[in-house]
Amino acid sequence: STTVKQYGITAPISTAGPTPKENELNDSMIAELRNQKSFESESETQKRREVLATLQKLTEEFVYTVSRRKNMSEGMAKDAGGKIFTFGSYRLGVYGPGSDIDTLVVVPKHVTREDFFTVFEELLRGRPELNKIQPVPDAFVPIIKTVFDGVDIDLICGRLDIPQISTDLTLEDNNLLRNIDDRDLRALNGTRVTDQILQLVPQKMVFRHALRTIKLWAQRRAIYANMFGFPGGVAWAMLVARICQLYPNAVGAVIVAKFFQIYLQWKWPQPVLLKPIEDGPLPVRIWNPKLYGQDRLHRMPVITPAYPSMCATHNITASTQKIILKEMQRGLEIMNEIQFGKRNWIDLFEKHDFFFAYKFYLTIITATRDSYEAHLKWSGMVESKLRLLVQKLEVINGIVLAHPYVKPFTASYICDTEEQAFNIRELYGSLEGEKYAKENLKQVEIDDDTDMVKVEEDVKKQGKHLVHLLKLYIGLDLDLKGRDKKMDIQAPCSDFDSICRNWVSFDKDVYSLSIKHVKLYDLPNDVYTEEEQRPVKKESKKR
Ligand code: 3AT
Ligand code: MN
Ligand code: MN
Repeated sequence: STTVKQYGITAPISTAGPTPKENELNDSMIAELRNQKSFESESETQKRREVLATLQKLTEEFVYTVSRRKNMSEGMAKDAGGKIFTFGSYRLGVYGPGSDIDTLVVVPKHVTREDFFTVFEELLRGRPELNKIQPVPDAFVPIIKTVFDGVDIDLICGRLDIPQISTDLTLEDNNLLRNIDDRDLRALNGTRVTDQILQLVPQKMVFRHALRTIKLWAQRRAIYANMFGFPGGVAWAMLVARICQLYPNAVGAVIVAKFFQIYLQWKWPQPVLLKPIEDGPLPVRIWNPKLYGQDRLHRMPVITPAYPSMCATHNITASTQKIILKEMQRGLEIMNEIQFGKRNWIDLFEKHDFFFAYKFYLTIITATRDSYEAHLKWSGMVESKLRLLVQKLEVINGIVLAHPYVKPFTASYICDTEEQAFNIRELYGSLEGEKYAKENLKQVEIDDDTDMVKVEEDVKKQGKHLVHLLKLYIGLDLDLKGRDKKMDIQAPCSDFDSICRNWVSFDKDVYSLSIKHVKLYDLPNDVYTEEEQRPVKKESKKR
């Protein structure tokens, strides 16, 4: 006999299995995912497993070492245990060749976060497999970023209020969250949410194939970016998971087609839930629009299933909602044509046309006359505030849409003189600035392997100046009918400027911020790839 389990908060829409045609469609979808390099090879995956086995051993060694130092007996120290969990794309099973492994190190209560950043870090540094290590202990979620045996690994630590962490421990029990601090709570949340998502979908393989397709589509269409007001990885995963619940026996390709259909008809702001919101033992806020005004403002709420439930899409604004829905409409139309054999999966993944689509753009430019590290902090802070500017712009009369682009552009230049350093800050972001830099300055290519300390020393020795720049774009859709073709965007821009200058480390001699408007035809060339033909102004017709 078979039991029919209901996944989710409503009965399924259809329990039908796939037709031969749907199976065929699914095969061609997976073939296109392969073609797009979505999957990595079996040997690379094997390598990941080996690295994780090593990290599990290191975690046990870490807990043992700390336990012994805190005067525990040999036996007790061994029994203190320690266990790694994963979250992110690796845990969900949708990782590709460039993915990292997001790893949570769970330790018993006598092992502290400080031990993680000293003892565990030392153990890592002692390993011959370690290629790179970058601890960030004061982040919102304290993290050690590493490359280990060629694999990118993000390591975070979660400490539980229990004396032993055995290898069969799971993090499901809400009571494990008692008596731990906020940072530990945040660290555990990632694994708890991904574990729940996987438990709440009827067929993991179907979910994974559909999610790979949706992720690739969202990345290509530039609507994958939590920081800029679009869904991020966890939100896209939950959105796909809910469709899997509604069609428990469908194949991936059908899930993708239903995905567009259902979310276009969805009565937003009705929330997307994978299970009923749970109450729990902590005095923490759970998403509840009846109780909290802030939660009522969420336009497309997608709620995490693990206690304490939160909205993963609180950053979505009026503009980004319109953009997401417009992309879903495009997705639906292409899916219909794919189903009729008129188009192919590759068409779903076509690159966005952001730098062709608008007549006017705002360019938000940050500049730093200090270390590259300082620049990353300053520009990272400005990036994280960009959606506030979007929200201020979209309420202005005459602005139909303020469309944030999801990737910043960066450049660092060596300037011979103070005047050049001044000029590039003024001109960067325009075609003219691009020309100026090309003719007068030396650009420094910076990647993860660049020895910035050496670059900075060399520049200083030569008596030259290093300027780091970053630019962000917002496309503006304007409706100037019946107006005198003028619009006041002064207020939102100066508000945004004040917000950024309020940054604790702000120093006007080091950091700068400017906002410029650029017309489509004046966009610099670096926003286009080599295959792209930049837009050319048509000869204006004589009237
Ligand atoms: P990749 O395949 O690795 O590109 P992913 O979904 O695993 O995709 P990330 O490794 O960037 O993406 O992130 C994994 C999770 O880690 C997602 C989110 O819950 C958490 N996370 C990522 N960036 C941050 C951050 N800056 N602060 C806090 N949590 C973060
Ligand atoms: Mn990841
Ligand atoms: Mn990561």
